[in-house]
Amino acid sequence: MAFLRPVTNRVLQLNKVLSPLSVGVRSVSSTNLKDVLANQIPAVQKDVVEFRKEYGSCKVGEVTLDMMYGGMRGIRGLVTETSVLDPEEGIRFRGYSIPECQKLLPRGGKKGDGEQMLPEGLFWLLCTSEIPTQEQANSVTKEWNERAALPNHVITMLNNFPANLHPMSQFSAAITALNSESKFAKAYHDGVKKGSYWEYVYEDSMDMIAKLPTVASIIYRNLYRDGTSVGAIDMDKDWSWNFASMLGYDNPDFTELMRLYLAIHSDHEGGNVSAHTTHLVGSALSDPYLAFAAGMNGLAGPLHGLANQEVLIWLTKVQKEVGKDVTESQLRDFVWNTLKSGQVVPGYGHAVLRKTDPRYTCQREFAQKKLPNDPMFKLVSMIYSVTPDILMEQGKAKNPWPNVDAHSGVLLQYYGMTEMNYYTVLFGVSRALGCLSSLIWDRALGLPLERPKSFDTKGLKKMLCK
Ligand code: CMX
Repeated sequence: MAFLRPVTNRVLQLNKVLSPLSVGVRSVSSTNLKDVLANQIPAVQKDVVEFRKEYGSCKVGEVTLDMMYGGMRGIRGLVTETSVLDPEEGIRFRGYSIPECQKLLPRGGKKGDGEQMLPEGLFWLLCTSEIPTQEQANSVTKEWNERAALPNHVITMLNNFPANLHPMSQFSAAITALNSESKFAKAYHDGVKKGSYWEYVYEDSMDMIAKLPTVASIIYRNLYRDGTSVGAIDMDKDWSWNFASMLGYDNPDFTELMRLYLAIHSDHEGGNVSAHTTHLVGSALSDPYLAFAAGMNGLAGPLHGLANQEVLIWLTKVQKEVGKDVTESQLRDFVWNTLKSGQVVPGYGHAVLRKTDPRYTCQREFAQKKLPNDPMFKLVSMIYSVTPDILMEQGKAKNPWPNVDAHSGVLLQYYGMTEMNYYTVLFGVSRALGCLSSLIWDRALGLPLERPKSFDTKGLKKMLCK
């Protein structure tokens, strides 16, 4: 099946049309992210208009009946600029793999001399497709620190949630309530022109990302630390440092883990449930808070982001039922029993990936360096060595390899964060970087209300059965 098929006989001359990534607008050397975006957007908008004018009638793929009944797997129907997922290789953020990002992006630490990339730098990359300088990443830190304060009604709301309300429900509800602060909603109400939508989405996105660690930390402390105060933001420290500190962790290795964690969970192209939901709800011009809260309700599903919680529950069950010194043969039996009881092995498989997730690999490398002898890490490693063969033998899962969620919980519990129900909230804080940078571009490119066509089975039969 040709990837890009013209409906006419006209030969495609792709090199004549620049893709948005190759528009080649070098940014002004400003350290202000909004200025850099404002400089880029007109050229990208023009490029997309020209691209669509010349190639708008070309086919990009075909839809089969199985795709329609099968969760739309493989349907080419979304434009997402921030990242692309290759089934074999894994995610590339604006063309850069995770190891490349780890090498090229500015790092944390006093003078950028830390071990892990700053999520601030990754956000800059997602927004602009450019690797930022240390100063540019630091300027994002500064803005996020300045925008972090929460309105009182959200604090009151968080403090009044019952302890049995899942942390993800609290997180999503608080994000929805933050829409009292939406600059986009106000501007829309005041009749702002469509060409300026992206600026207000940008402002809301920066505000929201700045506020999420505080929201998440209040939830954590209310549930697991007797409601102790999260303290104040340290203006001289980065986003991850402040988040770790507000949660109550001062181990520098945990802070490095947070930088890694918050960077790698950010974006996984446009079709995953949280990204797609944010994009879909945003297309109705619901403000970014409402759109992202909807995405978080999707992330809270056990087949998506809640899998990191499920993995640790499952690991704990292995230890409880089989004992701490589990052998490979016992582990094989345990995995088979999980499958035979009709459950999935959490942390394994993926809708798009067909190899070990590079997000798993970089967390494994972190563990090999920092906690090589941790019993739970050893268990995770043993699971890695037995599970793919079992899933292949069972023959159902298209991808028998581990995904991002198979590893994250083990790292968190090593540093004392044993509250597994909370893990998906961390994933959610990170996912804001991807969903919201995409949302800025959705509005910059003027993408319309999303509204695919659906059919009923009767109609499909009429269409297809002879
Ligand atoms: N354990 C057991 N069975 C699995 C499996 C796993 N880890 N992964 C897939 N399968 C099964 C599916 O349930 C499906 O079975 P049925 O035909 O009986 O319904 C069959 O294999 C085919 O599924 P698939 O096409 O390989 O996978 P999907 O694209 O439908 O689903 C995913 C992908 C991630 C939901 C699935 O692999 C899964 O449930 N994994 C465990 C949960 C998990 O780790 N989710 C996190 C994903 C990453 C993230 O979003 O955070």
